[in-house]
Amino acid sequence: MERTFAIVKPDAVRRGLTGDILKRIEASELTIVAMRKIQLSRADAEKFYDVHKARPFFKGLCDYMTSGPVVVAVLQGEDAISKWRQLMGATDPKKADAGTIRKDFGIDVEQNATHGSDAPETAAQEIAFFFAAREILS
Ligand code: DAT
Ligand code: MG
Repeated sequence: MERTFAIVKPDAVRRGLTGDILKRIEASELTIVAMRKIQLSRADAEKFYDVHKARPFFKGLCDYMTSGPVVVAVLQGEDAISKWRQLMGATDPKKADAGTIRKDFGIDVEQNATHGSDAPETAAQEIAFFFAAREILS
């Protein structure tokens, strides 16, 4: 069993796509073991995307991620990290495979509907950034 961290990003929440995205998660082999709707602060966004702080898109990314509420969640299942990345599709919706969330719901490389952890270490860090252990179903 593995856990990964997911965000339904502001563009998707704003357009009423939260339900569609959660439906795809629930139709998959992944289980939602924690979930909350929140507004990220500037500090939250900057800390969450710290790995990208030297990139030219960092400021725009933080502006966007704080532009409205997001839904944060912990997903659990076998190979949860790669399964969730597969469901999401490539970072750039234009390059994402047919039938993926980003292909179907993403607007562009920045407003790409969802986030997913990329490795076990980042998954653990990202989960701990948003959820206390007692908030996650065992
Ligand atoms: P992913 O979200 O697929 O893990 P990433 O970690 O490389 O992609 O980048 C994090 C986020 O930063 C991504 O979801 C959207 C934004 N981003 C990445 N590349 C970008 C670019 N070239 N222009 C604008 N935003 C970008
Ligand atoms: Mg990433």
